[in-house]
Amino acid sequence: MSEKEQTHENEIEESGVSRRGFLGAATAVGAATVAVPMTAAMFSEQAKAKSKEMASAHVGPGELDEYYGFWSGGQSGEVRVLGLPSMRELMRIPVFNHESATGWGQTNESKRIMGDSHRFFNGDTHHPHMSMTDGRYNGKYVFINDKANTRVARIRCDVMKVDKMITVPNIQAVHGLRVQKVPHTKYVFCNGEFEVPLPNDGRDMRDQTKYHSLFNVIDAEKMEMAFQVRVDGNLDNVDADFDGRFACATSYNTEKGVTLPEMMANERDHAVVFDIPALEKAVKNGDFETIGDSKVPVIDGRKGSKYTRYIPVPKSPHGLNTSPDGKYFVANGKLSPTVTVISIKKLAALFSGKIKERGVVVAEPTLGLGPLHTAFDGRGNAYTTVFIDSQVVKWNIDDAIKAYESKSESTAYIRQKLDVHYQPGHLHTTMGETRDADGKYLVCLCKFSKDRFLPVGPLRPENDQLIDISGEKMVLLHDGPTFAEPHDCMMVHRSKVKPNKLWDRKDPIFADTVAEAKKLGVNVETDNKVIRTGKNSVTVYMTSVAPSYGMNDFTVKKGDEVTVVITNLDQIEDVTHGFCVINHGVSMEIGPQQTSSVTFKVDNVGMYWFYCNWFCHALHMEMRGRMFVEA
Ligand code: CUK
Ligand code: CUA
Repeated sequence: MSEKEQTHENEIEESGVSRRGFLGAATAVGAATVAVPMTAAMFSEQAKAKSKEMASAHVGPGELDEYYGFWSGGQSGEVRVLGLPSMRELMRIPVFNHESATGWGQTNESKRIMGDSHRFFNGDTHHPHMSMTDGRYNGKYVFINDKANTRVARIRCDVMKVDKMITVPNIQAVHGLRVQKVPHTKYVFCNGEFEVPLPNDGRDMRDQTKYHSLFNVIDAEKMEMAFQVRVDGNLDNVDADFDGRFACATSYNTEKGVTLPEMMANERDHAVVFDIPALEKAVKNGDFETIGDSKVPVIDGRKGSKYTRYIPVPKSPHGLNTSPDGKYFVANGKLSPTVTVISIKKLAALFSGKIKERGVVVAEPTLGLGPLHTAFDGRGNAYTTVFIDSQVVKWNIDDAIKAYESKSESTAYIRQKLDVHYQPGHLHTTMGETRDADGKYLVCLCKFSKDRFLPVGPLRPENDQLIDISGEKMVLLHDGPTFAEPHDCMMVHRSKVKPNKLWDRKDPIFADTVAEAKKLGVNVETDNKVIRTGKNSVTVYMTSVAPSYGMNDFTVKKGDEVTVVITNLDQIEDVTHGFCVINHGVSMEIGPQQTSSVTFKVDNVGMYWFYCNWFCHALHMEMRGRMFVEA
């Protein structure tokens, strides 16, 4: 299809959209499965014509990417690091999952970080977002939610490992997560999606009218709860302003339903605005309750509260995105073909009572069926995914505002509709959630890949599509298969991220392990020792330098709980060792200058090899030793 034909088709699509109006329950559910608008063959014709742009995004062997991408790994529970524009996967960071290669979830260091919840093997990550200073990425942390077990974790970007994790109390399912942008990321904001009885002690568990959701504010440095806010309805996605005052969250279940038809009954739901400094004052003044055993202050932010405002928006809104100029919150309609543009400047007047709720709405452009998320290029344009139409819609914010002011029916604010493959959820632009939005690339995370890759059985990968947005027209550059749903991602210029090449011997992640050794009179950097710490417990301290461990063998007793602590003395970039005990389910990574430890039971008398399972040297195969288990 030529570009002209494509544009024509888009015009037809645009004119059709306003007539369709709001979706009924049946249409919304059924339409998600309709045939896709463009075949792979049609696309490949279009792709050939775009080879020039594709060449500009090519990253050759040995060349480095311009951006880091942090991808959620969905049901895998992990986070992935990609390079852009190549879309090469650079690293996987285990977070809420247990991981075979690194021993995450099994090592004592990771167990300490995961806390009680290390007994769970699953996670469901959605929203990775980097800490900021003055509305710009500062390269320090990436925060990520776990919808499955109601947790939030923090990744330290200097080592690309999780260093803190908390379970959020009083709620179920942490969903939307974004950080405070200004003056800096003092707080992480996240939403309790599923409503629960408060307290959840069996009392009101079958009375859905007593269920509530909470908005959650986490101290980003301490990774402890700062406070929570009780709301009406539930909460879905969230974002913060560039002034340090407001956060705004979508709410799709104002009905407080527990079944699909109940949750979709209302034509309008809400975008809920939180006044953060006012909520901080409420905590200071003691204007809060606590729930059950939890000591976290819970402030009442239900309708009529002075700390919140409920802006009616159509219908079951999903994504909530702040424009990088700091002027607007955009709530994405999901079951309405519109997105709602909220003026952040007008929110102060709404809180002081000078204007009404809908008075802060400055535009409500009609974009297509199933708007889910919006991203920005920093040049006044917004890009919205429309799930059911399988498209990314580029639209101009100022033009949409003018159309709304003049009550014009024209959809001339739409600049382009690009077919994507297929059914997109999140999309993200390079640096697009910061003041540094540079409008270069957009990544569209498609939920289905269908015919885009070789078939691999009933379960298919998803399709992360790279789109050039630097010019007038969006151009599709690359299809990237990913396994397990990357709901969301963020892309940061490489100049902002400065990872370490070696571990720092003083790193807090293993400081407790080193301190415990010291108490036993052991220097982990020099000593190779077996220390009996109890009747049935023994700790083995050893060093490693490629290609050998500091100990050829060690002896323990049947029934012992054995802790092996290894310090990797190699100071060479990229020389990571492993420690794996045959037939004991034990494996871990020990990076250069890192100390790692693992504890396991030995129940069978005999000789067991342990070996290095990370290739480190020409004599890597020989890097092994024996564990003797005596009766
Ligand atoms: S959500 Cu998955 S497509 Cu969890 Cu941000 Cu919208
Ligand atoms: Cu050490 Cu392989």
